[in-house]
Amino acid sequence: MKTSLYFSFLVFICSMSFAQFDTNYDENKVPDFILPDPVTTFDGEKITTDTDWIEKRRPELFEFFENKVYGKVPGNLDSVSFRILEENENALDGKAKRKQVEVTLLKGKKSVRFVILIYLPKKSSSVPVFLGYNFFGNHTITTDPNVLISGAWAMNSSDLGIDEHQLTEKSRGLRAHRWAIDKIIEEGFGLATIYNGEIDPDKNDMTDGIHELFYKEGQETPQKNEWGSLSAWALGYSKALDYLEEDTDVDARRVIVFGHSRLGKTALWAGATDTRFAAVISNNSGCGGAALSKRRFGETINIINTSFPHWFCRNFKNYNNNEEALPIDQHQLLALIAPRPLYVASAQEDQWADPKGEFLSAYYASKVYGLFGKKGISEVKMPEIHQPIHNTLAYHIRAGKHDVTDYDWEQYIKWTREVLKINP
Ligand code: GTR
Repeated sequence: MKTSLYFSFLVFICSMSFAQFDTNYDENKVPDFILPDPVTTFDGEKITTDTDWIEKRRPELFEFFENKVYGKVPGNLDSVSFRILEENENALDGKAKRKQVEVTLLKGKKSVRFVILIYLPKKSSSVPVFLGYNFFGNHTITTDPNVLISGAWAMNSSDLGIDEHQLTEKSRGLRAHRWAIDKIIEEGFGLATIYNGEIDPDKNDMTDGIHELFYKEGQETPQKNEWGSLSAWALGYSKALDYLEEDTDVDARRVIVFGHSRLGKTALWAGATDTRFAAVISNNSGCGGAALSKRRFGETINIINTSFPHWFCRNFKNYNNNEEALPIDQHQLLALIAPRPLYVASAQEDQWADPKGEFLSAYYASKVYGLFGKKGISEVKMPEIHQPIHNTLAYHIRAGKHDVTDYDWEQYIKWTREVLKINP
């Protein structure tokens, strides 16, 4: 099997990080820490009801994550418009409908455009849809020759045949193994995907992408409490949902926002900011995603803010090597999604993302699900590999590396059917 760019990159970053940052992979060296209680307010008031959670605790936690972690969207767009670029009733060997929809986000005289690639089961209408970003363009997720190639900036990758930051025909289908399209369609779901680089190129340059739409003259970077790239991509997810609400082939009340790794962090933040998402799936999202920061296991806040200074808001850098000062942790991000269904998934060899920290985060968020009478994770002990826990708050750890596999999709489909009550 071809080594993906991701792995070469990750191994590179990990070894670099190890050398530069002294990364901890030893459970015995996890520091002692006090995990903030999701159901006690910053003023010390105990929350015992779902109403108090919604009215008192959720808003203050949300505000913290918004201003100190991911960053606030600095205003409203003037308009969002949609244009069907291409449609076909006989895609994927006649098994699916395909649509490619251009979304234009307008602010003043500036705009950003992105394309949603959508596959839907042929014979049904109003279907539930998984919505997820891809890392290297819509044409990488399938060998379908009709998928349009984005002109947006892309990270160079010899594995994916990308040089000079341009996407080309060479990478068509090279990420198909991460997207179980045939199974998704056969099971009666739709799949919608977007190249995240169309909303904001994934590089430390805040003068491009959607950020720029909101700048005052001469401004080149967001304010300290304003959005980084993760928050920008989260807004893109919401704008894609605006389109899906208009499409009668889609059941917009059952759109599941999904993401892997940095895009898993994005899916979690999108689920917290936009309660229209019916469910959220975080695949191997790690640091700044599902994993507890205070464990300092694998990637840490300092490492992530140094390697990817553009992902979070600038205020988040105050917590570099200073996790104890954080009055929150990532289990409270998960709790912001309650009572909606949430799936956190880890991979055994993905120690960089701290599988145990991802699991514990789901465990500690479960209290909030309990306030709504929903079942989360009840045992503090991690399940064995391939022993998924499919409650409203779900978790699994599978064998293997940082990736999205058919096993992951099988679980997501099965669980989504249960929690969103979708009949076969
Ligand atoms: C890594 C990064 C992780 C994760 C991953 C990815 O290099 O350290 O936080 O997000 O990239 O998105 O593939």
